[in-house]
Amino acid sequence: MTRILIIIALLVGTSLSAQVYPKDWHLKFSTQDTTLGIDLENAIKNNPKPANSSTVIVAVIDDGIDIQHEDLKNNIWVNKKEIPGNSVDDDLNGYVDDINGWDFIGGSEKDVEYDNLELTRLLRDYQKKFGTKTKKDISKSEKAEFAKFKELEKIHAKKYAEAESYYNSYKNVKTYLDALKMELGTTDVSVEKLEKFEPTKNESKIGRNIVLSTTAKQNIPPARVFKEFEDIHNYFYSVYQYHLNLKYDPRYIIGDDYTNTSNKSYGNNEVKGPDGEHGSHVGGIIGAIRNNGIGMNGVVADVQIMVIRVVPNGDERDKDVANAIRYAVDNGAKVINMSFGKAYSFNKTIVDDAVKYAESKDVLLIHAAGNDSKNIDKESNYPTPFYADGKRCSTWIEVGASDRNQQPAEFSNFGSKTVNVFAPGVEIYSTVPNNKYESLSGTSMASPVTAGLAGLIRSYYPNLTAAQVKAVIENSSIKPTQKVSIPGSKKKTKYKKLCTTGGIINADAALKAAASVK
Ligand SMILES: [Ca+2]
Ligand SMILES: [Ca+2]
Ligand SMILES: [Ca+2]
Ligand SMILES: [Ca+2]
Repeated sequence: MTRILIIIALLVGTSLSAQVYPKDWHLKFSTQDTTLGIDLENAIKNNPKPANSSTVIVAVIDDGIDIQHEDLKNNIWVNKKEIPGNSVDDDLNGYVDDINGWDFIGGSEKDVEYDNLELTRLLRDYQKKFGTKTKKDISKSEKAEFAKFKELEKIHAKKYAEAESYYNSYKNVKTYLDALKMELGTTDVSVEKLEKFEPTKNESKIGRNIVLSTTAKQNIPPARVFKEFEDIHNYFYSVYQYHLNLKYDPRYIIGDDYTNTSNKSYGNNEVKGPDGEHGSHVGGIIGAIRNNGIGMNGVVADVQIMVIRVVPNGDERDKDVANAIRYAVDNGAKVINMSFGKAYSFNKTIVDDAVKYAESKDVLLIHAAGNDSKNIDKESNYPTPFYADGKRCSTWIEVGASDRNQQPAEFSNFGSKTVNVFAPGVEIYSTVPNNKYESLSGTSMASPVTAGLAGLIRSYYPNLTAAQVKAVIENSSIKPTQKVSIPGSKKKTKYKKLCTTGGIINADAALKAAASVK
């Protein structure tokens, strides 16, 4: 859900799309029109598919995917060992009628749509534990935990007050834009028409001024201004009503024993969920059907996308993430995309154990670095590639976002020890539910570009190990030598200081490198 934060940053800062991005820029590499993507189309031309190539399964752990989408449908994984709709777990994998994947945040009546931030859940647990105790009631052994409780309480209170104030101001903006929309009868209106339009209501007049000034400032059409403000309003509504609301806990919907972390039999088999925009977009970047004359091209052609839903509108839970990784590994995924993250961890051990399991089974994990313009060597964005003992998972690639000029995106997280590579993640055009398409920005988009490339290499060269594929992607990345802006700062640095390789992934170089691995 961090896309909204990017939009807000851009609305108050610079332009949302000062530069128009061609819809398939991330697959090109052309200095003539500066579309410095991953050079996929040349990669495929220059590197013929080997005879022993095979279909690769890529799991998308996200908020669900519209498996009926016209440009995804034929590339969705089908569990052939499972007979659909007979209420029997035919393949005995622990999940009944799991045909396209699994929804770990679904219940028997409905799915979880909203959840808290991990911050809220942690604070609620501390409140239960310490109640109204004050410092003088606390034993020596509880001192550190009590201090943590007080720290989280402070952080939460500040965020809650902020959310309330943002929510109220965007609620007003929504009132103005809704009034204008009502008078216009549509949001699909040109700037010229809107300039000439004389609203009758005062609220609509204010709305018209907001749309016209934002259109001019951001260089985006009025329809998009309506949509962005609607998204921002909805975002702050969810933050205020759900993410930070200590009284809201939706886990009852699922009906699992939440405290039993070894339990994996819960959820449902309907994988789109109530939203699915984020997951569908991610899935399309990896494997939308190539060259079929509709929509857009995914990175890898010979692919099946396994759909695993764990991300609500709010923070995903560690138990679900761990079970999702294990599901993907046990059911044949060779690459797992993880375009999610959170600032606090509830149970890092169970996630680490699942990551170790994936590592032991030769599965690649691709993770988005996050969109807070921060150095994640210093502030963690969970899940992290590092285990408790400081060792790093050998089959994990952490990905930052770059733009069409090979610059790091201004929202991207970075870290010379944690982030491995950068990949295109600005204005990426891909599939969203109901046969629609949209351009979105975020490391959430850079991660599946990389997962797509990992899938492509594993489909071309099935004998390479996950660690070899990781090395190929890293070593073949393009290393820009010019200084670039540190995200969120005016200071300049080299890419080498932003990630371990100092590189942006490149499909042509990667396939060449992969061909010569012995
Ligand atoms: Ca099953
Ligand atoms: Ca069945
Ligand atoms: Ca569901
Ligand atoms: Ca297509």
